[in-house]
Amino acid sequence: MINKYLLKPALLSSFIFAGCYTGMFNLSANDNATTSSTKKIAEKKIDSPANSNSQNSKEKLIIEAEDYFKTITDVGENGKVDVDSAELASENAFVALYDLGDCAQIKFNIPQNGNYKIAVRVRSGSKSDKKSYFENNVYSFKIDGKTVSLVGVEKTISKFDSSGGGFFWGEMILPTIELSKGKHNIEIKIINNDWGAVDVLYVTPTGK
Ligand SMILES: [Ca+2]
Ligand SMILES: [Ca+2]
Repeated sequence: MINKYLLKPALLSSFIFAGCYTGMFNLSANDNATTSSTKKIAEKKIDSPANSNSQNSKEKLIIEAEDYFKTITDVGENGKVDVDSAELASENAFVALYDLGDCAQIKFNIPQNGNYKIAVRVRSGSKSDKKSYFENNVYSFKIDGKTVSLVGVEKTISKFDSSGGGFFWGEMILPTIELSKGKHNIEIKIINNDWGAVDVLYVTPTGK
């Protein structure tokens, strides 16, 4: 599952990554913004959704889309719903939703009943408008099969990522949702454009 994208050179041709592929985790302003807004809640990058029982309930979960996604719908000619790479993506990798109607699901585990903030880092816009994918209902989201409304947060928008044709990343958030301990999933579908991208899911206990 891990590093599956390294085996997909054909995909890279549709989204050429021209930056330095150093494997470094390239922290952007987004990540800092999220961290400060959650008052220094400890971060934990999960190794496996199955490990949730050992997770501290106060930790922010970081779930890389490329490690835990499942394809729900794959249509169109632009590309397969699969892992691709970009310079400013978390872990340099993301899940491509390149066609109108493409849909991926990310699974996650909640360590304890409670309220959580959900943030999904996606492509937020294009060279001409860094927010264009935040607006116009480009993405639709479902948590455990129910439609939820996530809103793009401008302050999380990344620096310009020159990968492929060039674009921006940013977080779309649901401020709070009550979730029970155990398995959950979020679906991300592109419904009003193409060349979408899903990078990472952050699940943060709100303490409320
Ligand atoms: Ca497709
Ligand atoms: Ca990622």
